[in-house]
Amino acid sequence: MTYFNVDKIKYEGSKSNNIYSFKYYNPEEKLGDKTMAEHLRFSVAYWHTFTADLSDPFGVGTAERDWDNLDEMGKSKARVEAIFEFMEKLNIEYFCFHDVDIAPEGKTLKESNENLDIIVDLIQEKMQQTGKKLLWNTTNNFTHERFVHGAATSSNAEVYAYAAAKVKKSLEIAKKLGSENFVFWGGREGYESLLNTDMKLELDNLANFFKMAKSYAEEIGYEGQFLIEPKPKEPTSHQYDTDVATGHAFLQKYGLDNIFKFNIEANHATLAGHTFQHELRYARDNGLLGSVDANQGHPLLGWDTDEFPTDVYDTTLAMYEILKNGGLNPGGLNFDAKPRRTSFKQEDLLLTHIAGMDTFALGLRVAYKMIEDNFFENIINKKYQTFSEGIGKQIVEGTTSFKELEEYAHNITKIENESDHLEVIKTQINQYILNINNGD
Ligand code: XLS
Ligand code: CA
Ligand code: CA
Repeated sequence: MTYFNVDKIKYEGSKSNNIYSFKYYNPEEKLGDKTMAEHLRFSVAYWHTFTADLSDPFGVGTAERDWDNLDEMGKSKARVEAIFEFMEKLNIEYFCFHDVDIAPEGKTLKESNENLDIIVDLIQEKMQQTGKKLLWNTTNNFTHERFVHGAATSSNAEVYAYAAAKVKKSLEIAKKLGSENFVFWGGREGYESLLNTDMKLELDNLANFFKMAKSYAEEIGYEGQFLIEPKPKEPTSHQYDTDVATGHAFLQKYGLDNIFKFNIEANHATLAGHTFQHELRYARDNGLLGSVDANQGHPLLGWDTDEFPTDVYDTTLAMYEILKNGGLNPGGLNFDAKPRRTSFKQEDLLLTHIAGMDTFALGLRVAYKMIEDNFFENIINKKYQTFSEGIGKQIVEGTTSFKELEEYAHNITKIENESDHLEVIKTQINQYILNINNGD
C-alpha cells in the first residue's frame, strides 16, 4: 500500500513553483566539509505526524488519515509502514517517538510492553531494510491519568515506580534500535501550587530517577546521549525544567552535568520569555547543546502551538549557533511540529515538512555565509576590543584587583563609549537573507 502518492521530493531550486519540491534544501550539496543533510540531520516526530489527530481543547480531531478505521494494533502497524515511506519520499534520515506513539497501552504494564515488542520488531526490520535511524526515543509519563501528580516528581511512590518501569523499557528499546539520544521532557514534572508541594523532595526524587536511569543504561550497555528538554509551563503552571539555565543549575547541584545535554525546542524557549537563539547560545557556551526540536510558536499566542518553522530570521540565527557549535551530531533537527488544524489532509504532512526543511536549509545557507565573512565575529571583536589589551586583558585573565582598578579609574580623563549601530546590523542581516546565492 502507498500512503503518499508523490514521487521522491527533489531539489528544484528557488525559482521552482512546484510545491512538492525543495527550493533551498539540496541534501547532497556541500557547505564546507559537510553536506546539507549532514549539517541539518532532519528528523520526523512520530507523535505529531503519525499519531495526533489535530484535535484542540475546543474541537475534535480533523485529520484525515488512511489508518483511521483500523483497530488500535492495525493503526500502529500501518503507521510504521507510513513513516518509513514518508522518510524515503522526503529524504529524511531520522525519526523520534514516545513509547505510547508507536503502540497502544495495554491494561497492564506487561500488556503494554508486549504491544511495544511487536511494533519495535517491525520498526527494527524497516530500519534494517531502509537504513533510516532513530534520533531519539522517550517515554510518555504524562498523558495517562495515573500521572495526574507527575511521574518522577509524583507525590505517590507507586506512580514513581510505574514511571521508572516505563523508562526502563524505553531504554531497552533505545538499545535495541540504536537510538542516538534519549530524551527526558518533564511532562507533568512541576506543580500547580506551592501550597501543597514539597519542592525539595520532588527535585531530590527527580535527581535519583535520572541517576537510576543512567545506571540502568550503563548496565545494558546503552550509550546514547541523555538529553533534558526544558519547558517553563504547560501542562503545569511551573515546570521544573524551566529553561536551559535552570536545568543546568539542577544538573550541577546533583552532579548530573556530565551525563546530560539539552534538547532545545524553539517554542519552549519563547514560552520561557527567551528567544530560541538565547537558549541555543546558553547551551553552546556551556558545552550542553545536544539536539533541537525545530518548530515555532505563534507571536500572538502564549501557548505551545508547535508550528512548523517558516521564519527565516529565526532559522538563520539558530543555524548560526548550531554551526558555531560544530553541528549537533549525535543530535539533530527534529520537527516537533504539527500542521494547523485546518491543514488536515494527509498530503499536508509532506507540505509542512517541506516548508520546515526549506526554511532551515535557507537559514543554514545564510548562516554559513555570515560565518565565512566573520560577520558577527567582527562586530563582537570590535565591541569588546578594550578587553583584548591593557587593563581589559588583565580583567579577563583575572590578574587585577579592585585597588588597581581604582588607581586606573583615577587616571581616566574622559570615557568614550561607542554606538552599537544595532539597526545597521539588522539591515545587514536582511541583506544577507535577500542576497543569498542559492547556486541557481
Ligand atoms: C511537549 C514536548 C514533548 C517532548 C517529548 O511540549 O515538546 O513533545 O518533545 O516528550
Ligand atoms: Ca519537544
Ligand atoms: Ca512543544
